[in-house]
Amino acid sequence: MEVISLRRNVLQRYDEIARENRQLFNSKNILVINLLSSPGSGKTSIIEKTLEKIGNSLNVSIIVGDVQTTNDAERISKFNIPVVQLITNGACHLDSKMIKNALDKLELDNIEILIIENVGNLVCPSSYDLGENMKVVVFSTTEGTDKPLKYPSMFHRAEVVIINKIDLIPYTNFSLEDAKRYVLQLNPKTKIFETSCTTGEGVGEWCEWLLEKMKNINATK
Ligand SMILES: Nc1nc2c(ncn2[C@@H]2O[C@H](COP(=O)(O)OP(=O)(O)OP(=O)(O)O)[C@@H](O)[C@H]2O)c(=O)[nH]1
Ligand SMILES: [Mg+2]
Repeated sequence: MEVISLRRNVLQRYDEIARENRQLFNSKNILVINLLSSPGSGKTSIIEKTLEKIGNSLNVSIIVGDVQTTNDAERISKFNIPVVQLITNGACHLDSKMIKNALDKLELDNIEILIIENVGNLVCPSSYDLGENMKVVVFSTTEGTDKPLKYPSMFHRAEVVIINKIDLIPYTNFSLEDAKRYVLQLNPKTKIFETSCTTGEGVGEWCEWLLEKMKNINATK
C-alpha cells in the first residue's frame, strides 16, 4: 500500500510551492499575511477596517478564499484595490498551489502588502504553508474563551492574534484576561490586539503595528 507515502509526497509538493511563493514574495519585497479564523469571526471586517485606515498610504492587494460565493471579494471591491476571489468548491483551506495560480492575476511589482483571507476554519488551514510571512488569527468574543486551548495548532503558529468583537463582551461570558493568558501560554511571543470592527476600537493600534512592521522590513533590506 502506497497511500501514506503518496499523501506525504503531495504535502511535500505543497511545501515546495510554498517555498517558491515565499522566495517570489521576498524578491518583490511584499509582506504577506495569512489571515485565519473560524467562520464569521471578522476576517473580512478586519480587512475592510484596515483598508479604511491605511489603504491610501500603502499598496495593498487581497486574495480571499471561500468554499462558495464571491461575497467577500464584492465587499472589498469598494476600495478599488486588486482582489482575487478563490472558490475552493468544498475544500476547507487554501493551499500554496491555489495562491501560486492566483498570483498570475496580480501585479506583484505594485504590491507592498498582500493579505490572504483563508477559508473560515480553525483546524485545516493551520497545516498549509502558503508562503506567507506571518499568520494572523482573528478570534471573536462570541466563540468562547477556551478556543486557543481547543485549537492550539492554529494559535501556536500565529504571530498575531486579534481578539475581535470586544463590543459584544457585555453580552457574553467571555473573559478577556483568560483568553489572553491562553494565547500567551501557547506562544509567549504572540502579539495580541483587541478590536471591534463595529466601533473601530483597537483597529488603530493594529494598523500602527502593521505600518511599523513594514518600516522594519524596509529598513533591513
Ligand atoms: N458586533 C460586532 N460584529 C462584528 C464585528 N466584526 C465583524 N462583525 C460582524 O460579524 C459578521 C461576520 O463578519 P465577517 O467579517 O464577514 O467575518 P469573516 O471571518 O470574514 O467570515 P467568513 O469569511 O464567512 O469566515 C458580520 O455580520 C460582521 O458585521 C465586531 O467587531 N463586532
Ligand atoms: Mg470573510
